[in-house]
Amino acid sequence: LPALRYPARLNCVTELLDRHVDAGRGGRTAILGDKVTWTYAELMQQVDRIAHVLRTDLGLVPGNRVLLRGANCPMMAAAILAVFKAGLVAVPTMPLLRARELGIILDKARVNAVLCARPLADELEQVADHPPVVYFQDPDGLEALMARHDARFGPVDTAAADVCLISFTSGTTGVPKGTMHFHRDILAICDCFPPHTLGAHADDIFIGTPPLAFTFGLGGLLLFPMRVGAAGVLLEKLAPEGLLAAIERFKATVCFTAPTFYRQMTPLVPRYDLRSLQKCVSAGEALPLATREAWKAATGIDMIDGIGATELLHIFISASGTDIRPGATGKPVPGYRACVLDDDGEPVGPGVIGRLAVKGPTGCRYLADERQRDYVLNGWNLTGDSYEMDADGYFHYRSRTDDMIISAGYNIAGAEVEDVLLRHPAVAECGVVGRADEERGQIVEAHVVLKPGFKQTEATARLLQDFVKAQIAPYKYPRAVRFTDKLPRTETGKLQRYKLRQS
Ligand code: 3UK
Repeated sequence: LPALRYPARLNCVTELLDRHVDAGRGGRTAILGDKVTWTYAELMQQVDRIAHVLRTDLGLVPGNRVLLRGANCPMMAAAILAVFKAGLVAVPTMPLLRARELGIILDKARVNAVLCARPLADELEQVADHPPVVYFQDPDGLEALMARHDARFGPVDTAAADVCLISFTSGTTGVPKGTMHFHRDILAICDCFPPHTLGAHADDIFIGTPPLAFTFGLGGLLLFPMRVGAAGVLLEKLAPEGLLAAIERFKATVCFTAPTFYRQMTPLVPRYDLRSLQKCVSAGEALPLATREAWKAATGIDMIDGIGATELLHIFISASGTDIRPGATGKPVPGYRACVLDDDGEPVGPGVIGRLAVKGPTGCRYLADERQRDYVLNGWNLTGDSYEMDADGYFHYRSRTDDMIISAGYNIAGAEVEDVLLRHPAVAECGVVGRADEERGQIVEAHVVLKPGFKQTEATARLLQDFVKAQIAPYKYPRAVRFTDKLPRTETGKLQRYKLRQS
C-alpha cells in the first residue's frame, strides 16, 4: 500500500505544476487543446496571471469560493489550478447546467466570484443577483486582465487539510449535493489509481470526454497527467468520431470515458489509426461484459473498469492493466479498503449481495447536507451501490441499491439483463428498470435502442425476450420491452433510470 504522507502545509499546485518547472521540466508539454499547446512553463504563467486577477482585480481572499464554468479547454484547466494556487476554493460546474441549477449552486456554495467561458454566459446571466463574473475566451475579459499582471505568483501557503474543491454530484434526483475536498485529497487520488492501477508515466498522453467539472475528468485529463509530468488533451467537441480522430492526431496513450461512449466508438474504430492507444479506462456506470469484449475485439485493448464517486473524488475499486476479471469491477485500488455490508451494517462473506462500503485517503464531506450521516458510517463510505465480493476478493457490481428490481420476490439487477441484451445483434443501447405491477410488485422493463436495420416490432421484442430467457434465469427476462430512439443520459454518460421509470 502506498504511504500517503503529506506535509501539514501543502498547496497541491506546488506539487502538480511548480515542481516540474523548478526541476527543469518546464519545456515538456502539459496541455494539448484544439487550438493551443502549453508547456508546463507556459501553463504556469497562465495560472499565475489568473491567480493575480483573482486576488487583485476581484479582491478575493483565501477561502473564498470561485464558480468555474467552461467546456474542456486549456483556459478552463488553468483557471481551476489558479483557484487552488491562490488558496481559493474551486466550484466547477457542468457546461449543460441551466440557470435554475446554477442558482442553487451559487447559493449553496456561497460563491464569491465566477470565471465563465463567454460561450456559456447565457444561463449564468439569467441568475438574479449572481456574484461578479470575469469572462474568458473574451478579448476584453480575463485575458485582458491577465496581460496586466506579472507572470509569477507564489502559491498561497494553505494547509493540506484546507478545502480547495467543492464538487457537485451529477445528482440524478433531488437537490445537487456539494462535496468538499482538501489539497491533500487532490494529491492522494493522483498517488493511488494512476501509479498502482493504471501504471501512468511521464510519456503518456491522456485523452477523453468527461468534463473537468466532473471529478472523473478533472483527475483523468488534468491532475493525473500533471502528477507524473505527462500531457493531457482537452477537447471541446466530444462526438465519438471526434474522440477517435483526436486519439489519432495527438497519439494519445490513455483514454478516459464512459461505457456508452466506448460502445458508440466501437464500430468506427477500423477507420482510425489508434496504434498509440495503450490503456482505456471506463467509469461512470457499470461496464457490460459485451461492451468490454466488443472493444477488445476492435482495438485489442482490455479495458480498465473502475468505480469512482464524486464523494470519494475518484476511482476506488478497479481492474488494472494486469489484473482483469471480466464481469467484475475489480479489487480495491491500493490505498483503499472495501467490504460488503448487510442492512444492519455487518460485513457479509463472499457470494452475498450487500451495500458497498469503502474507506481510504479520500472520503465524503458534504457541504451543509444532512445526507452526510447516511453516506459515512464509522469512517466507511456507503456509496449507494449493491455489490458482491467473490472468493478471490474481486468486487462485482450488481445495481444502485435503490435500483434493484424486486419482482415476485426475486431480486433482479437491471445491469445483468442489460448485459445480455447488449449481446444481441439488434441492440445498440438498453436500460432495464423495474415497473410497478399489481401482481408481481415490479416487472422487468427493458428500454431498447435498436441498431440500424432492425424494426421496432412485437416480433423483435419477442426475439429479445427469448434471447434473455435462454441466457439467464428465465424470471429475469423483460416482461415489457419498449423501443426508443435515444436513452436519457447525464452529461457524464450515466443512464437516468428514474426518467425511464417515469416514461
Ligand atoms: C456509479 C459505477 C459501476 C456508482 C466517478 C470515476 O461516476 C463517478 O461519480 P458520480 O458521483 O457517480 C458515482 C456512482 O456512479 N459508477 C461509477 N463508476 C462505476 N458503477 N461500475 C463503475 N465502473 O453507482 C457510483 O456510486 O457521478 C467515476 C471517477 C470519478 C467519479 N466522480
